[in-house]
Amino acid sequence: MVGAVARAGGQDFAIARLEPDLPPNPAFTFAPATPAVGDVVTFDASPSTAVAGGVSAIAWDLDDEGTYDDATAAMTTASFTTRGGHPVSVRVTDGNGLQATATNVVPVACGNAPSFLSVDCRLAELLATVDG
Ligand SMILES: [Ca+2]
Repeated sequence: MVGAVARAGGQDFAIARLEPDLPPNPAFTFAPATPAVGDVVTFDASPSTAVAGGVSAIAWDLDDEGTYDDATAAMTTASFTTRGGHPVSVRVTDGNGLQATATNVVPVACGNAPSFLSVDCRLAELLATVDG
């Protein structure tokens, strides 16, 4: 990109205005921090930033299958039916089309709710303990 022309020694020099083409910085939070199976977890990608043209698009991979096809809003929700660490990722696109991703692992516990998911989860946990 030519930003200006400078004259020196009888010659014109184009001065390029160098804009750092930095990728966006994706980031997100989720709550609750330690959900139980079946709990609605809220994800918020509004902490994401982008130097070039701001954040132009957001895409979520909530089911950890590698495709960002689950939601496109800054805030979204998901729930998990099994205990353990569930990776959730967001992909942020900036005004120049550059993309970057961030992943957080949601630690899902069985919880103590009298729900099928919770009871089934605790039973599976117990059986795993018994089986050694
Ligand atoms: Ca997905």
